[in-house]
Formats: sequence, C-alpha cells, structure tokens
Amino acid sequence: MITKNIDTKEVLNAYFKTLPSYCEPYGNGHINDTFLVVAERRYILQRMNTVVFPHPEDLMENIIGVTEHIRNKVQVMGGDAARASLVVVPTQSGDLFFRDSTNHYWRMYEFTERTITREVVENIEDFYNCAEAFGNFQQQLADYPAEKLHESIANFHNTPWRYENLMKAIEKDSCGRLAEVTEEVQFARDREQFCKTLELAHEAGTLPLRVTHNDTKLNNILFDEQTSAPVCVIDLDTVMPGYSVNDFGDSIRFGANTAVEDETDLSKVKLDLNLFEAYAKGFLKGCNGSLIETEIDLLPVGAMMMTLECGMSFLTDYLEGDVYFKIHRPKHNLDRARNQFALVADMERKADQMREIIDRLK
Ligand code: ADP
Ligand code: GN1
Ligand code: MG
Repeated sequence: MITKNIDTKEVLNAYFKTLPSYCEPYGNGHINDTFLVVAERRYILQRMNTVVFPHPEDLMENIIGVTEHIRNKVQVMGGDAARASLVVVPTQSGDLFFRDSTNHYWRMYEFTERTITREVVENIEDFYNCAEAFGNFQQQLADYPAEKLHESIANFHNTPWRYENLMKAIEKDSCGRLAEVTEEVQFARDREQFCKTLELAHEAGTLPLRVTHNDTKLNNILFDEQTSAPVCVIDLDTVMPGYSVNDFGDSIRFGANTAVEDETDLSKVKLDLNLFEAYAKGFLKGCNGSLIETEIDLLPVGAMMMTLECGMSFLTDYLEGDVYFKIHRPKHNLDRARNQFALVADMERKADQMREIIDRLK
C-alpha cells in the first residue's frame, strides 16, 4: 500500500509532555511506518502494521522478553548491554504501546546513537560481521523458552503454505493481473516439490526448530559508525521458532544479490559467491558450533528457499493488488518478484559451488 500522510500529533502527545521539534519518516522497511523523533534525545517511533501483525500486544510481549534476555546475556559477558538490544520506551502512562483514536498501534524505541544501517553491502567484512551478528543472535536465544513466544505471523516461513497462497491468488486473479505474469507463475509451479524440502527435513529429524529472527536483512543490523562492528540486531517482530537455514538464506537473498531487491535490469541480478562464502563463515562462527551437520548441509537450500519464497510473496501481493508490502511505484511488487526469481535461477546454476563452499567450511 502506498503510505499516506500520517498524523503523529496524537501519538507524540502520549509519549511527550512537550511536543518534539522533529518527527519525520525514516528507514526503508516494507511493513511498519517508522519515524525519527528528536526531543531531548532521539527516538524511533513506529506505527505497527496491524494487517500484517494482528496482535500488537503479543508482539510487544515477545520483544520485551527477547530484548531483556539478550541484555542479560551481554551483561554477564561484560559487553555493552545498553546498546546490544532495543530499548522500548513506554508512554507517559507507562504502557508499552499506544493505541490511537483511529485504532492504529504505535511503539517507541530509544534511538541507538553512533550507529548506522546499510541498505547494500559495501564491503565483504561488513557482510561477514552481519553474519556473525545474526548467528550470535540465534546463539543468545538458544535457551530462550520458545513456548513463551507468540507466533506473530502464522506460517511466516512455511514455504509450502506460501506456495498454496500463491495458487489461491492465481485462482482468484482478483485484479485481473494474471495474464501478465504467466512466466513467473510457471517458474513457481516448476518448484512446487522443492518448496517442501525443509518441512520434509524437519519431519525426518535432520532440521531442528530453533528460536530465529526470520527477517535477517542487512538493514536490520545497527553497525557502529566508527568501527563498523555490529552493535545490535533490530526488527524483532518476527522472532519465532523457525529454521536456522532460513535466517541464513534471507541474508544471502538480500545481501549477496549483486543488485538491489527491486532492480529491474535482471542482467544485474546474480549471486555473489564471495559474499556467500563470507556470510557462511561469519554465520557458522556466530552460531558457535550449535548447528548440527545435516543443518549445515542445508544452508544453500535455505538461500534458495528464502529467495523463492520471497519472490512468491511479492508475486502473490501483486496479484492481490499490493495489499501487504508497501510499494513506491506501479508494478513494484512484480519487479521485486521477477528480481527474486532471477536470483533463484542464478542460485540454481551455482548450487554445486555453494555446496562446495559449505563443505569446505564445516
Ligand atoms: P521495518 O520493520 O519497517 O523494517 P525496522 O524496525 O527495521 O522497521 O526499522 C526501520 C529502520 O529504522 C532500520 O532499518 C534502522 O535504520 C532504523 N532503526 C530502527 N530501530 C532503530 C534504533 N533503535 N536506533 C537507530 N535506528 C533504528
Ligand atoms: C519485509 O519489514 P521488512 O522490510 O524488514 C518482510 C520480510 C521480507 C522483506 C522483503 C513481516 O521485511 O519477510 O523478506 O520485507 N517482513 C514481513 O524485503 O513480512
Ligand atoms: Mg527492518
């Protein structure tokens, strides 16, 4: 959906005695509406997308639980606990979120100063560091009681379910866009069996469920602006039980693509194997020996799976009329879907090389 002008006065009044001098849209997320607020210090204010996340109360409970868990771990290790995890700022009446008169839910975080986010990989070391941070994140949550986590989006990375969802959108063709996407539909259909790979591995006992981040894009890490060291993993809305290989895969999908996610010149869309290798090294280091061998073997499948799944989600949203991901131009979701499928095709060509890299590293 195209973002409309959003009135922030009511929510700012809930958080501040005196209205802040600055509150403007910030960041490049596809789901929530994020604002930078400048008052006596800086804050990140977010309007949560309740179409995507129907239970904001549960979401905030997850985030409080996970951030406290990480802060305690970092404190024990003698790290900078205050910067290592998001800090939720309550409203003036002490609530963890605010519901406005139009029924929108909001939350606020302290802005983590002296950090930056990156939209594209600028150098291989940063990508290695990102990998180590996401691997380490999974390690920090390895003993988090999974039963305490609410499922913030049902079937989030259930790829066979995403495939069925696409088939339903095709069947309905609610916006009359199907004729334009026959090639993309065939691309997905040809991979129906592949979509089941991870679920089958889980059933066979070779791929365990873990507490995972589930949205491991590069721009969900805050890096120190001076040293480039990763400071904090953010965007915790989708922390849920999941597969480690999907956390690995989503980072590869986004960061090891030689083009940006919505590049329309598909000749630029390729898997960069050097970045793949750097990420694999960093991720295994961050996971610190916790992954089992059969799981490590499935890392290349995770990369292909997340790219295919994301492409199918973009295509589904295109067919349904762009109701899920924010778009910034007509056919944006179709451009994204084509881009992701082009990347899948290149990953398939490079599957043996990905496997060789993983064999060398394990
Ligand atoms: P979305 O779910 O829409 O991707 P995020 O939670 O990832 O939203 O936030 C969007 C952007 O806002 C991030 O990519 C980052 O640049 C910035 N951001 C979020 N939280 C913080 C924070 N605590 N400190 C500094 N910047 C932040
Ligand atoms: C969304 O919110 P953001 O932009 O970090 C989406 C991810 C997709 C990603 C594609 C909750 O992430 O699953 O991989 O867009 N998040 C949700 O860029 O659907
Ligand atoms: Mg984000």
